[in-house]
Amino acid sequence: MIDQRNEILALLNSGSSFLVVSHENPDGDCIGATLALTLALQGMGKRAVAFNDDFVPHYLRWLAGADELVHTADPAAFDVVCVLDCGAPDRIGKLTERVLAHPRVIDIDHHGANEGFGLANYVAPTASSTSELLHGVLKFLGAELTPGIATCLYLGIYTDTNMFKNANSTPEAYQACGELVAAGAESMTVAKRVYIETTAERLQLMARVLSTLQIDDDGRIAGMVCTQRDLHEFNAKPEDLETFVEHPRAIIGVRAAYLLRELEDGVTVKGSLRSNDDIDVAEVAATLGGGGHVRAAGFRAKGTIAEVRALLVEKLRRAVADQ
Ligand SMILES: [Mn+2]
Repeated sequence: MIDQRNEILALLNSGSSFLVVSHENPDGDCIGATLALTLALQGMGKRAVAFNDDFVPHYLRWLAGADELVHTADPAAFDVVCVLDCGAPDRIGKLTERVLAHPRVIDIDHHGANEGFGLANYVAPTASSTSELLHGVLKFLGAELTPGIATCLYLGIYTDTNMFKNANSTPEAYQACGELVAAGAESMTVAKRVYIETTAERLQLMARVLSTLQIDDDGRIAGMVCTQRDLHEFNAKPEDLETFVEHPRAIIGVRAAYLLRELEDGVTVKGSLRSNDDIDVAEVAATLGGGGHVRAAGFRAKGTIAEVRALLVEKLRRAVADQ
């Protein structure tokens, strides 16, 4: 836990222009927090710009401020750079070097590996999400929580706890969501847009990916794979795979689950890992050059899907045996 909230408040109050960035391959917490902070700073009469290396996934494009998010920016042109939800600065993507060269960086995050790379850091690994931490910061700041901002923060907490199904569903997370709904967060719209609605392509892709289910280690390890051909066949995007890994994870008796996706270069595989108890999948991901949380982590590895699958299953098997 690194708590330099006072320093963060001082920077937020004294600066007049802000670049707000988060990690590539953005998820709900990342976009929710980015947009919420950008809107809150704008509401205080400051200049604030939201940046992400990648496009906003379709299920988040309806959020307030999503249309104004940019994909190119010069950090040096801003008084302060706010980095949200990044366990390490290289998660920012192409702006990493220029952000690290900036003298005034604010780092707000809930990843255990975050060592505090900013001038002012607020890193709380036990928090449900960066959005929950940001909610606390905005309250301290006295920023006005409009329904648009409240919806962004609520969505961040709701998605990072996986609809309050994950172990990070703390009393603080529920309390923050209660306050955010009271402030006008559109909780029903969030549920509908993020977890209920789907597309025909996504459902067809799911049928294909589910057919690759492989169970190992007497039912303790389960995982699925997706090739570029699968994505093309159903005209689907990588973001359509979001949450698919929860299906193998849901099997009774499974302790570690994975989803592997072939990347466009054909020689790299992206892996998402989940665990149901104390199996530390962040540790497994780290041996493959990745990282994350104890129960949710990811990595990128060179090789074919079959090669990476065999290697990963062996590593998970050892992690399960060590428990
Ligand atoms: Mn997060």
